[in-house]
Amino acid sequence: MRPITIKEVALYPIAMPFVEPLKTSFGMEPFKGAVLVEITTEEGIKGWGEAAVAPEPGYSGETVATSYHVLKHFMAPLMTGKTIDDPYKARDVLQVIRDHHHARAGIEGAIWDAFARANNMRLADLFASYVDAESTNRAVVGVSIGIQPTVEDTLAIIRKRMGQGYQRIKLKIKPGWDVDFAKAIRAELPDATIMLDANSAYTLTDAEHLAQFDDLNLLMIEQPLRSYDIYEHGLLNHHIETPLCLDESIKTALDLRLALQVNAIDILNLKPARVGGFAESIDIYKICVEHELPLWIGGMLETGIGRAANVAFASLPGVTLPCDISATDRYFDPDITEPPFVLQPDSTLNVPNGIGIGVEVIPERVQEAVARWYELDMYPIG
Ligand code: OSB
Ligand code: MG
Repeated sequence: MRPITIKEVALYPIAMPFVEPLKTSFGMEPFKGAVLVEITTEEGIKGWGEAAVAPEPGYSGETVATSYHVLKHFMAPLMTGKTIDDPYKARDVLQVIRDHHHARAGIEGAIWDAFARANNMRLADLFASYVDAESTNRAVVGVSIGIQPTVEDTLAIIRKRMGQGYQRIKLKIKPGWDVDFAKAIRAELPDATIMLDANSAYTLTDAEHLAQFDDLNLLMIEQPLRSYDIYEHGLLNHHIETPLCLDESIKTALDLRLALQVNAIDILNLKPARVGGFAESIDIYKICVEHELPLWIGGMLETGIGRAANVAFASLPGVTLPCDISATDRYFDPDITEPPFVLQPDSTLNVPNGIGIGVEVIPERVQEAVARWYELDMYPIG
């Protein structure tokens, strides 16, 4: 493989309007925020990555401002001038900077993209080479639907999404909008493949309450308890029959080993952004395969840059359940990349044929999104 030497790292804080915002138990993001990372190699090859954060620290502690700060002052200087002969090892260089996983995933993602391009290959095939497999060339996907004012509003959106071809529906819940809500939806849609995501809104004292989902034939419940409560998810798992999926709690491969040890997990939602990038994602993927743990790839409402890399990863054969990676038109109009990801009739997205992430970044749209970030001036980054 041809090595790359990183000549320059450019950062773009962006803001974009959502086609349909996503209300969760922790709130609703006012607009899409992210920091895009563009690296240029000595040979003039570009690579793009996305620090998939939000303007506000609701899902994780990171925001556009924190990731911009850490990328600009610590991660970009650390990587500039470095020669990469194996993108899997970029993590080792970056690991001297603790935490800040979303930021790390942004710059690491740009390195993976540039390395794949320098070697004239698709990112999906590069990932596959690290797990001794072949890309399936598609990602099986579903759609995540936020908390709506009424059950009827929710049903209308579910029916629209099912009509578009989404075969797996994820519904956000929160205390006070959970058991009766899910029962009402299930009564109307007895055969739909439905799962719930609580985004850490409950505690172990809610165990019996959460057990009321048992009769609803749900695909899974995602992250009912707080993110540091891996052990308590293990205790909860004795009280509920609905398969238990972890999201926020699994930030490293070691977290996953602990969760497996204490029976805290039946299914993993792996978000490359949450675990700090693709090297860690590869390690986690291998643990899932080894333990036959059902695995799917989650989303952070990424732009086409993060989405394309996630689709590439989600095309690995060990990803066994539908992913939270929906078509471009569910998120942005337009996105900053072309062509858009389009839902196929079998509820899949195709891996693009092009090298690297396989989609083209449109510079004018990036500039517009950067201008929007500064105009909004909501959480200035200085
Ligand atoms: O909990 O999975 C989550 C989006 C932002 C933050 C957290 C989550 C989500 C989603 C949307 O559920 C997934 C997507 O379509 O990108
Ligand atoms: Mg989640």
